[in-house]
Amino acid sequence: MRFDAVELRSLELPLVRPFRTSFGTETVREALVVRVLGDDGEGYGECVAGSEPLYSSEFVASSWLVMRDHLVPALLAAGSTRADSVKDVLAGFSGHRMAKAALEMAVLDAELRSRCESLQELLGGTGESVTPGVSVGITTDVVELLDVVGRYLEEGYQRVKLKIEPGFDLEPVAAVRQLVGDGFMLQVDANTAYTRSDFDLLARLDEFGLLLLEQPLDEEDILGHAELARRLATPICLDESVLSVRSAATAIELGACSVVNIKAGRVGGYLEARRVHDLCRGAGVPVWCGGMLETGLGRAANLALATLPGFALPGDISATSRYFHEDITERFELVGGRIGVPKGPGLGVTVDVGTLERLTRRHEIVHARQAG
Ligand code: SMG
Ligand code: MG
Repeated sequence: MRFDAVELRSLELPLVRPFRTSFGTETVREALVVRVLGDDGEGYGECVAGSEPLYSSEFVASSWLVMRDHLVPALLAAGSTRADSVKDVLAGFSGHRMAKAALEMAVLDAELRSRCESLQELLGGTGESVTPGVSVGITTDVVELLDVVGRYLEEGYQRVKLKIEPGFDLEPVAAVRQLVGDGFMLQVDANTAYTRSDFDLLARLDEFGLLLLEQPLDEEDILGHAELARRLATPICLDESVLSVRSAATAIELGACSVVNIKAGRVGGYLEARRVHDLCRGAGVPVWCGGMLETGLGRAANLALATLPGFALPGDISATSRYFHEDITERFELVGGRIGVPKGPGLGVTVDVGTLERLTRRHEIVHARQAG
């Protein structure tokens, strides 16, 4: 398809409750939504960067700038472009994977809609629904944590991930393990909050029978993770460290992880996410789908991705009600303890243009330069 213009929007979606991680607290999701306008239809994508450069170096304003001034002009100048060539078109620009992923996602949506194919079909996933998981933020105390987790259990979540940080680890994890019982799928995520001097403390997590310990150390400390993996019975899972098929292969080969969290935005798109999946599957490493507090656009795409065969563990894919009072697409609900996968063309969801307009705080359209 040939693209004439790309629309950028940043929206504000208030979260139903603040989400605190080891790197900060979010109360509003600032979502960056892109729409590509092509000669054969339009498509939507979502950039998962946060408001501030805390989880990653990318953030909404940087993604906006690099898309507007560099990535979008290159895409519009490329002439007829297929989704599977977007990566090559943008390859000259270093980094900015989340911004690149958003554009590739929008091109994928447009292309798939024009040929009436779903993202799930394109990726090679199967099945009608996935097991949801929920990521629970750091709370002021253990009493509040047990209350929050208890409510998610009542809603039907079958896997819980607890955010941890130094000072909020062994005690809350012990309390939640007691609440959910042995055998319940429980895991923790440190978002790089620990260092190599914490190995003795982290080894004590072994007694709680966790599914995995996600990203305890700095994203560049692959050897540190490998050393920790040798010390712990709990499987180490990497998130922030895995930026591509290549970094996934390195981490696996060095023994830094035995599970991988796949986020399409972090690795530069859903097509690279599939390649990471394929690599892990070949290496016998289970994967699961991470979440970035996405709107219904990203959630729809994540659901499709999570139906690939290597996604052996439930992901951070929860019902819309866990995140937002209102969303820009149809809502996702837990039905019989599962979440349905969109089956329609493209991402399989429809943007409510009125809501999109109302939640928009910033808006800009980049047009193709006229020839001559
Ligand atoms: O989308 O359910 C979700 C959030 C899942 O915990 C989650 N994501 O490190 O895995 C992670 C975090 C990153 C985002 S924190 C704003
Ligand atoms: Mg994580």
